[in-house]
Amino acid sequence: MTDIELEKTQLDTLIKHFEELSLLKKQAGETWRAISYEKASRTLRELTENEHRKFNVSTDLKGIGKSIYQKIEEFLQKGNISEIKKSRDDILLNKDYLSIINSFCNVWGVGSVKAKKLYTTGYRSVDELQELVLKEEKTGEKQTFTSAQKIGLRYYDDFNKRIPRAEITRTWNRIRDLWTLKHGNIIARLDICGSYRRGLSNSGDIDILLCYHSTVVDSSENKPKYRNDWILTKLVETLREEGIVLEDLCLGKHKYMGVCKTSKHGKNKDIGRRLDILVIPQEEYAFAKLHFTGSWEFNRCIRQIALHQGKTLSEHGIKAKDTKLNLNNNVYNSEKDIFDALGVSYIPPELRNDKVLLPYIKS
Ligand code: DCT
Ligand code: MG
Repeated sequence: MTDIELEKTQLDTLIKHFEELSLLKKQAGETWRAISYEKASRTLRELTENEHRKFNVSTDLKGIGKSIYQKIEEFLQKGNISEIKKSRDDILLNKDYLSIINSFCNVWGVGSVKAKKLYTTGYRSVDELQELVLKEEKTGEKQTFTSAQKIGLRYYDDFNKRIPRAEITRTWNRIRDLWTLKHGNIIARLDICGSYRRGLSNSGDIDILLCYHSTVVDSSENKPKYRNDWILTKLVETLREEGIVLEDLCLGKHKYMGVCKTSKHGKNKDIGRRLDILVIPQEEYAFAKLHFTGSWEFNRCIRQIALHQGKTLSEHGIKAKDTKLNLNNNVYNSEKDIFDALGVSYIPPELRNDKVLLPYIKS
């Protein structure tokens, strides 16, 4: 391939073009292409430093392969490099793709695999998914979504609305009064955790932690009288009878997820709110409260601190990492006991954000 002779202004423009191409390829995740465009722009910049009038470019130069050479030719013939426009368009398309996948993943119960499948099938908005549910229900066709996902779609807008703090306080009081009236002898504590306990003025959902007296023994069977799943079922039953629980999303052994109504009157009375209930025995109280209060980032950090000390921390307790032996030993009665055991000064819920534990992790 013959040498290409370039003017200084042409060379400067080409350097900028290759820099932009490198950036675009980096954004698109095409690392090797990004590196090769970066090399080409570096080589051209070095040329401008060493020569002053005439610039000869050939494939003999480091970083100028056949493909880069052809782009320089294209630039000289047409005044631009078509790959730049193509890469810009790809990035824009990718942006759309990501925002659609994100909105699908925002539907309760829809994960990234399902979201991608829906996209590949041709769906581009949550509205289209909501219409699909209606159509399938009308025609009796095979259902694309599980019943929980359908609830997620039905309450899509509601679930994306934050819940004012006062509404959560009111719901908490109602639930506590109801449950105390019916099964007051069972519960030891009924707390609100999550962002509410961290002092936020509004929350994405209502996180209730119910702690029960696990030491009460059923004399006829000589085993604990109350079990998580029994309590959960009873509590949800009561809340449904009272018109607080509207829909069930998922009922596990320790955790319930559903939709509730927090207001009887006012402008928010028809909004369905996400409700999570975690039921745990007394001996796990401190661990569950710490976990369920979060934040998510705080939990990640405190678990990392425990790991550095050879322990694994979870919502159920603390164990030795190697022997898996339970280290609870009935001495963890409050969150402060856990902080003390890890050598971390107590951090009140309002300060449990992502950054607060970093000094302990670095040291
Ligand atoms: N949690 C966690 N890991 C997860 C999910 C939750 O450690 N994968 C913990 C941290 C917060 C707590 O459970 C409650 O979870 P969310 O309700 O999802 O979070 P939040 O902080 O209460 O935020 P939001 O206001 O959005 O509900
Ligand atoms: Mg929450």
